[in-house]
Amino acid sequence: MGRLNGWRYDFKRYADCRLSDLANGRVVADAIRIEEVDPSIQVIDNGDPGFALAGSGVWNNFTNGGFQNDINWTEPGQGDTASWTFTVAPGDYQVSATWFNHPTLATDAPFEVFDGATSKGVFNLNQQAAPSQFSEAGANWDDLTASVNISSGTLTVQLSDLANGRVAADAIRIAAASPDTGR
Ligand SMILES: [Ca+2]
Ligand SMILES: [Ca+2]
Repeated sequence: MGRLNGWRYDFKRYADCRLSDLANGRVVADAIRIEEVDPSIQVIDNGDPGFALAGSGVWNNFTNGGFQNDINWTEPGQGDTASWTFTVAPGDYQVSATWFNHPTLATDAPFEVFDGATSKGVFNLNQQAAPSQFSEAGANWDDLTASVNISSGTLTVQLSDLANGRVAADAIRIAAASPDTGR
């Protein structure tokens, strides 16, 4: 519900967009598109609050690609980790990742999803291939899982470098799992 110049708008039912000709030239009225944004969607990029790097090895910065033009990457084998921590309402969540694919990266980059301290499984992604399941926010994404139940209020994704190549930490997206769309 919003309030504008004394008028009350229920944005869930009604949207109004007006174009005036009080302009310095002709104006053109064509189509308007509106889209409801799912309030459960959260994205944490590398470097954002909620993102953390750990381990004894080196995490490198690359700023010529990836979501918002930055990724962190590391050589494999030291047990280094990157983590993305989301505060969520209890429920079922779709968890997706984007990254900047490269032939030096692992084909089995292990992303582990946690409900609080409880592991909900390890999902291996091939980071030599580009993510391709869906596009949003100017990036392509692949699911780690279409649906994972989170009851603790904290959803954490942890990427380890115990893999067969370098691993890249970029952005993680979560959204309430929607069985209707199959996502
Ligand atoms: Ca990024
Ligand atoms: Ca490393």
